[in-house]
Amino acid sequence: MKMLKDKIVFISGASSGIGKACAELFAQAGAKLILCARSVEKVQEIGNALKAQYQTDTLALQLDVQDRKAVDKVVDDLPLQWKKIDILVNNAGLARGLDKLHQGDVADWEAMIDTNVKGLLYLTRKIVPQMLEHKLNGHVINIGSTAGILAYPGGTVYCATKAAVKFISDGLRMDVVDTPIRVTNIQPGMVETNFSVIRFHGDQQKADNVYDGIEPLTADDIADIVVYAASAPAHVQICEVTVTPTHQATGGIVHKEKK
Ligand code: 8X3
Repeated sequence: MKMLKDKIVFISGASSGIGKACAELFAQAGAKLILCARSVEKVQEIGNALKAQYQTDTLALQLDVQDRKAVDKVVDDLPLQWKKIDILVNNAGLARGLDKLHQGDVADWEAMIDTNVKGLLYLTRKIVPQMLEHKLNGHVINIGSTAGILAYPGGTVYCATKAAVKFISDGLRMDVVDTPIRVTNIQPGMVETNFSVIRFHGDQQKADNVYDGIEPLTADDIADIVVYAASAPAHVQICEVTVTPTHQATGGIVHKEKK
């Protein structure tokens, strides 16, 4: 973990779930954190707690990655000591709805496409040139999904956005192959966070049913892999990691214990 001491890590969607867990593990490893989320109060609170616990610097910023101008402004306005971002964790993302495509809600699709695909692109487009300009051993870590490998019923648009994350990761890796920048795509299966609550528009019962009878992954399980990839030696690029609970084979093939 010595590799991560004083590195500057930018995490989108850092107010909960995988983003928050990554913040904690990076702080533990001595990295400095730029924590972004739509709710600045939440990232402020997380940042202050990590600062107190691990004596590391944190900067909390309000950001909705769907807003391209806001992405540009947040990065342009970074204080001088925060400008050299070593690691970008493109974590902000969501699933909305589990409807058949022909019955789906267009607003749900737009939220997923604008956050999972366009938001990730905006941040990457803005930050990678700066990594190059500052001659950093930069690292872009995208949070993809097993949904990006194989579609499942009702997940069409969500799966398509995560397939886009896979191909953006693969394409970017080719585009920066002649630079020190590394690109990693982490593809988790079922992780119990507020993911399903958001998918089902706040219906806790429906969300709980998703994880009933199976031990899902936790946000910490994923953060462990993110930090592992980030702390590999500079000549080692972890391109892709697919990780599922033991009783999940693909998005749609899950073994549940009957109660
Ligand atoms: C989340 C994985 O299987 O719940 O990205 O769609 S799944």
